[in-house]
Amino acid sequence: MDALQSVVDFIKDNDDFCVVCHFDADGLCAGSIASLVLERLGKKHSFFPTKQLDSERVQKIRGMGKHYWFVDFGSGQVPVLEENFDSFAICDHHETLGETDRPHLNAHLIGLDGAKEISGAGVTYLAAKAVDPANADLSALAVVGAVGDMQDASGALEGKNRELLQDAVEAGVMEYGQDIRLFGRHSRPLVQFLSYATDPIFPGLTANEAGCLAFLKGIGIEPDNRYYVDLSEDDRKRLISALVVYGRRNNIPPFILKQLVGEVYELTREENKTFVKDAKDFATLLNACGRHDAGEVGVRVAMGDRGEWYAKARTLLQNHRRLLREGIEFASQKGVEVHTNCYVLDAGHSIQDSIIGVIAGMLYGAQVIQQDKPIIAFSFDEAGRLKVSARATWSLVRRGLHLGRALKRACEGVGGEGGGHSIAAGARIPPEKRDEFIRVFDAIVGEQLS
Ligand SMILES: [Mn+2]
Repeated sequence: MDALQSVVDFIKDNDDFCVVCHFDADGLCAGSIASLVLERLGKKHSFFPTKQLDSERVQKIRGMGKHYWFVDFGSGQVPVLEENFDSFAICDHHETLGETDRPHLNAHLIGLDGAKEISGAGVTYLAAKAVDPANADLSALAVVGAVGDMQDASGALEGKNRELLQDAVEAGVMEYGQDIRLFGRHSRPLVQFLSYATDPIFPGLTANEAGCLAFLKGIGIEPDNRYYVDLSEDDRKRLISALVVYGRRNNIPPFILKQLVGEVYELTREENKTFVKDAKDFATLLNACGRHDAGEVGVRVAMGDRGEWYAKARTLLQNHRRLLREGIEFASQKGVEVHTNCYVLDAGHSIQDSIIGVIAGMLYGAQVIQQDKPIIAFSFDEAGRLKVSARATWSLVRRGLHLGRALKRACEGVGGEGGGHSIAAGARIPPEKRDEFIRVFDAIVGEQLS
């Protein structure tokens, strides 16, 4: 029997479910699609969003239902699931490990590229639609999930995702068009909209509200508490081209600036200027829930709550923004160490390891550091290891800097592991090796830039 049909039968033939989903935006969308399918069928169900499926969490989940539906993960944990659960199904888009005779719908096993053309929410949606074509309205959540997993990175959704988008348009739940692709079109006043832009980082604008205000006034746009979506067509165009010129002057490469404009996806049934109108904003809201270990909040919002749970989600997102602001304040008060070829921010336990990298990058925007050197920032992780986040500017990359390679090499001698991209990379090292690591890294950067 094919995988899709076996998942459909699993859902229709059983009762008393526990939906287990990953806790990022895609996973929470997948979890809410699954929960809504069961709710519409009148089946008894609960849900459990979690970071990973290790044995500790598996023990916690056991007993939460008779039948388990794992979404946006599970394919990589088949042996653990088989050992612990009598009855389960999986809908996932990650690479799969091991075979199972349980219902298992995986993107890669049905000829789809799970990295680019379908998300966990998308795979779960395929099952939802096969259960009942009336579930086609849930395709909007599949699009939010795909955007959350950055499957629109090329500027538009591709492959199977486009079919799901088409479903959403036909069901009347989504519209799309070309526009600027920064977080907050609908959910931030203009100045904050620009100053929270971290992808890419605009030196002098990111984390710099005064800089953003001057920039807007300089191109004849008075913010007046307006949002991006309040701007006229002309003002939008003026803002975008001014940003492109600004980016070029700061050596941000053309391929990055090109990605500033692309497809944006809006949920037609949601109100304007909310956090759930634009797919990117929606996904950001959900990610804030997961990051703060409040996956339940995310699932409730994705399932449609616009009251108490929605208010909670907004608070979580505000907390996240506050933590970023406080991190930047911490860095500007404490100051950074200036080495020959790099800056060093040692945050110790003062900044969470999950956001230290974003903050390090924002320091260029906030002009806490100059653009002449890369920065490495240290923060302790839960396990007591030292997390290293490295960030640079595009000007430095143009001169030959590659942080991923530099970190990888610097880790070799100190028993750490790391790597990444030219402009952003990460590593973990034993804490006592901090000084040695800095010395080696500094020398490598010197070589790369010479
Ligand atoms: Mn996913």
